[in-house]
Amino acid sequence: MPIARALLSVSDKSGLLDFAKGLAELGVELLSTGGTAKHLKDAGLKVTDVSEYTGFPEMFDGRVKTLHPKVHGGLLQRRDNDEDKRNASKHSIPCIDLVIVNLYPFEQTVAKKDVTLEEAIENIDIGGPSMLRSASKNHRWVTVICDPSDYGKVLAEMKENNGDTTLATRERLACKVFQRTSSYDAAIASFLNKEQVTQKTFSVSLPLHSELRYGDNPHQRTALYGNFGDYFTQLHGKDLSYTNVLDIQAAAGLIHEFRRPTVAILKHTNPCGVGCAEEDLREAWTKAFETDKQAPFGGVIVINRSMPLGLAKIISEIFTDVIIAPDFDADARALLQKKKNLRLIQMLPGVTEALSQPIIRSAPGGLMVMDSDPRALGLEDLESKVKTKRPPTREEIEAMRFAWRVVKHVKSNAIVFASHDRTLGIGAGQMSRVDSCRIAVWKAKEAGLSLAGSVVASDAMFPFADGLIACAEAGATAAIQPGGSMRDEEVITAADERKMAMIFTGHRHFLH
Ligand code: 93A
Repeated sequence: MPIARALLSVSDKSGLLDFAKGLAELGVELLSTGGTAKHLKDAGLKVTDVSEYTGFPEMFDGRVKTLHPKVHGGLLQRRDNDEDKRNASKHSIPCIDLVIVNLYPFEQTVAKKDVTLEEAIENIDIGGPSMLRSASKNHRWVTVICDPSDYGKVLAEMKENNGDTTLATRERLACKVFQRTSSYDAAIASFLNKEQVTQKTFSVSLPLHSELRYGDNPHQRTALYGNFGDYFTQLHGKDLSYTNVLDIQAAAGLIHEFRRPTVAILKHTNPCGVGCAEEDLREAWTKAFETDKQAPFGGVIVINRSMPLGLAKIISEIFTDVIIAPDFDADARALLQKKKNLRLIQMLPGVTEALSQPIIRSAPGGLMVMDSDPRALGLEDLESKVKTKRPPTREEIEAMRFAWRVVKHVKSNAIVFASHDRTLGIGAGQMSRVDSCRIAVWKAKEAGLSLAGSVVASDAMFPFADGLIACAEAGATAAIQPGGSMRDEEVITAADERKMAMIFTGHRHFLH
């Protein structure tokens, strides 16, 4: 049956006129709410006001416009049910075959800086989602559009299909509605719950961003949901995989610790090397790369300046999976794009917002939500946090700041040897801290780097003196760690005996 009657009620009026004209040409009767009706009438279209149709004016400042049995009965009646037909005729409720609704802009309203609670509340759409839901429930007969990008497709289909849509289209559109209304409700719930990390129930509905190439392994299917595209743009290369996304997140978090021109190389979310320079990113690269020349094979490189040609030339010599930068100079991009498989990712300015969003992880039967840990803590007033007899030198303080910022981004147990602008040895993810120390020392040796006069950072307290002693014996003269072990005194004594300087930050940065 061709579509005979449509109800249009939209806040976002883009594309509406052409669509409504198309419907009118197909002989569809148009019903509409106040603002939408005016918009259509001004363009010369014949429209019936919903208030005229229901016999009720819009009331309570528009809070009640379409909440009426003549609207919902028109949408919900079953076309093949005799009892429904009798009732509809008894109460004069004709069928409505097509609904075009988009909602009050709640998300945009609450994204505004100084939004008031009252303004937010008035932007909670009640009538719109109700119509969308009624129409979707009855999609066997009713077509429903909640997204202006569907106008053209639906009109084209109606033209080809004797004024009707296909059931497959109606199903697809109904499904889209429930995704939209659930994300709309989730946005309302999250706004009203803003101050709380815990909620009685956790509900979230995020749009599909993309299917990913694969998961940890090729046999694991993966998809990415949400607004990844607001923070990162892929400029080139193969589709992203699950591990690429994890690495991109880890890389962005690490590079945001640094203001100086910085290069970090990561593998499996752990840094293999980090280097800073005063000006030249190539110098920063050399320092990062010298930490470990083997592990970066197939790794991820992140920088905090636009990618210059000089660095791109050097990087293109090694096999890299992903390069992340706030921008790429045109010549550098052209060079790197010659590599078919290399993924180039632009990190957009708003990414700090993404890094401070809560962390969500799956748990058996559900999920866990945790505050983010976006910045290295405890670095203010380090001179007052010295625990050893010998205070650190200025150079040691600078090196400790650097090492602490890096160690925060290494999987626990984490140990980082560093000078003020580069990593020298990294030990990641060991079950015992002393093993992480040993690995970091061994890696530095493998790389031909001296640890004499270096500082060492530990993401959590040294539970025993053995780890600290291993670091001292390797050449570290200063240590930065949270403190808080039952054996802190033993650890401090071991440091004093070796003339080390040690700082307790008072903050732990486990990373699991
Ligand atoms: O305030 S409402 O929740 N009450 C309603 O009955 C109602 N019906 C439609 N909001 C309602 N709408 C919404 O009005 C639609 O979802 C749409 O966003 C907007 C269109 O209003 P107008 O046509 O006056 O611009």
